Amino acid sequence: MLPGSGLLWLALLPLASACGPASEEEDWAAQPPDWDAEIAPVVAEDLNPDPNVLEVKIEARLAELEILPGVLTEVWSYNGSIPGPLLRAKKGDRLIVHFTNHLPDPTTVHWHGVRVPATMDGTHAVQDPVEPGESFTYDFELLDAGTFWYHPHIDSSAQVGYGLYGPIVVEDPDDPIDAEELVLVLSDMSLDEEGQLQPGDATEWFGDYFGREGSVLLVNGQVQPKLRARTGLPQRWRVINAARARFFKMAVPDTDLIRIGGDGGLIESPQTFSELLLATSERAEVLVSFPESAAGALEVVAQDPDRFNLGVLELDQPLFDVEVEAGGAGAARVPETLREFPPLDLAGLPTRQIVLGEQALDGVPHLSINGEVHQDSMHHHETPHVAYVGDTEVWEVLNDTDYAHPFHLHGFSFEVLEVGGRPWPVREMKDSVNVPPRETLRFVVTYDDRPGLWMFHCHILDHAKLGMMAVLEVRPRE
Ligand SMILES: [Cu+2]
Repeated sequence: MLPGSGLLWLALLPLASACGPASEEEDWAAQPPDWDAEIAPVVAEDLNPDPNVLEVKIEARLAELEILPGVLTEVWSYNGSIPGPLLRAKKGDRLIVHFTNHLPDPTTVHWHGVRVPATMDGTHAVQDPVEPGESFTYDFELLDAGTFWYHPHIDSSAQVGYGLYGPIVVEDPDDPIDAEELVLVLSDMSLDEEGQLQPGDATEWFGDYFGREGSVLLVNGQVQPKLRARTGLPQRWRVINAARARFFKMAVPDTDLIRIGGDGGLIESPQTFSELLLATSERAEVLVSFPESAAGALEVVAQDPDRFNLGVLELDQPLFDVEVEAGGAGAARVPETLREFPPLDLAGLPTRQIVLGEQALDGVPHLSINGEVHQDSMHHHETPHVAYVGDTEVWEVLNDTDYAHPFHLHGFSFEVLEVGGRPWPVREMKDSVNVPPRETLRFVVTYDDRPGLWMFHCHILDHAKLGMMAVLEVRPRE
């Protein structure tokens, strides 16, 4: 805002009557008071006085929360809330998490999209499960800015579905965007008639095969919470799809969404959409600037993303309400270039072929990667997928099934080249990409110096459970 423009608004105040600020203290150039108080996630308490260390205590435990009005639902939680507490730090900080499992089942924590050492990745390939009553300390540096999340990597389809997930924001001190920020964790939950959790394996094979979508849509653990905004004053939403199987296609009436970031921080240049599609585990940063025409009460909705390509769309479902107050001036100012990417040179790179398929196991259809049906009990040192530190490769991931599979690679973010022959519209770092049926995803990845065992799988967690998961061994160069 220009110096002096506040005076201009003060001068106009008597004319602005009904749509003016609610009190004399209210600032035209700021979001309305308590604009995010109802909707924002809980923020983790930092136990360490060092400004470059975020040290937190996280307990996985049962909690009774009011998901539906007037009903207490026993959910699985981190520190008693859904989502788990927001871990907010800055690039280069050290994160120390003292984790304790008070659940009835073993669990682990995976730091989705964060460039951790393999031993900190929280999968059963690299650590023993944290048994009930036991603890584990996760300790690593946050090397990249961006929007990430954490969730269990054992029995994850059930545990994520029960409420175990939490957001991570790593800020970049040189971030070019100046806007108030809100983290929106989108998810869903399967509740029975009494408002209690359905068992994670309800509907058995059928649920695994198609992916279980919850009966209740959640935004930061709440059903249709409320947000306040002021016209012309952009808000930066960091949106995370933490559902076990559901894709979210979010739309804001009369308002464009300017995408500025994805899974791995800022994208090269801003992109404007009327809706935002996020497959499971994908993230986006969007700038939202409500026009004058949007003043009043509006409903942000989830449109049917048509995950099964049925072509018949279900009705929009409400996600959250926005009370838009008139009065702000201007529009979102976004630099044309958000982030510089070095030129891509693909000449002579080796190509790795991956096929997402179906495979019978004991006469029952399962899901597979290159013909192998993964099971949690497998011996990971026998992985057929080997790579070497320092190498750069192109992966070609063919979806040889009739349903969409969002592909996720642990440990190493990559650049998408194309999906189904269509070039990726913008340069960005990603770790999860939806592969439509019978189409091929191509991406390029470099293995930096973090040898170890890294999982890759479909992030419809029910599909991972049914076998669409494998391990990549990244070996040190001799
Ligand atoms: Cu899948």
